[in-house]
Amino acid sequence: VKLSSATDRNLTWHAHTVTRDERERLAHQRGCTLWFTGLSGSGKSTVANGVEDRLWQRGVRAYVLDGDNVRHGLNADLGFSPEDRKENIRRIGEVAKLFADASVVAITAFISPYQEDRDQVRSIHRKGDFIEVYVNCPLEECENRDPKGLYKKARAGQIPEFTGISDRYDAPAQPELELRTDLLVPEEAADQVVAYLEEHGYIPKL
Ligand code: ADX
Repeated sequence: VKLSSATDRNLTWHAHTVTRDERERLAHQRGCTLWFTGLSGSGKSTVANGVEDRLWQRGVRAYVLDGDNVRHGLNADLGFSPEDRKENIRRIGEVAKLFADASVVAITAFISPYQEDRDQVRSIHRKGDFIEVYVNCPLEECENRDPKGLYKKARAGQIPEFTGISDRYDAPAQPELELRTDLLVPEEAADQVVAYLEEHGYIPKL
């Protein structure tokens, strides 16, 4: 989608009357985006949900945006071509940014295979608001797990442009956090994310 400039479309930006700081003071928490990236079957959704559960137990509002779910609604019009993945990630990035701005911990679980698309999402966030979490599980292990039977289909040539098989995955160059989900159980991985949020002042220490 190529859009003309905001001015050409007669749009002006409305500054909010209530500021972000004021919203955060009311919410007693700081918003941010926890951006999980990794191969299909690497454990993104499982760990993301584990983090949401842990935050909920501490009284911290969070919300998981998940690949398979968002693609049923907001992004139901998008497929898996490079252009569609880019647009998928762009829209999710904008939504996550709004959640973060509303003092919620946005947790996204999308393959988001291309570094440039993740960098674009980082660039629209306030500095420090975007936390890139590399869910690192080797392809062989993801393929062994194959929870949805998709790798088998992809190998059989039934799914074109499948990430890791016939489409590229760029491992994050400088993620804030890396989780080796072939070596950790999901509970340990979720604990590490919560520990990161604590150590860096996103959530209060217990
Ligand atoms: S992304 O690349 O645009 O970030 P997203 O996370 O939304 O992908 O969706 C990935 C999920 O879609 C996979 O877990 C899998 O269930 C399904 N899927 C269907 N086709 C493909 C494909 N060609 N490549 C990767 N995943 C696919």
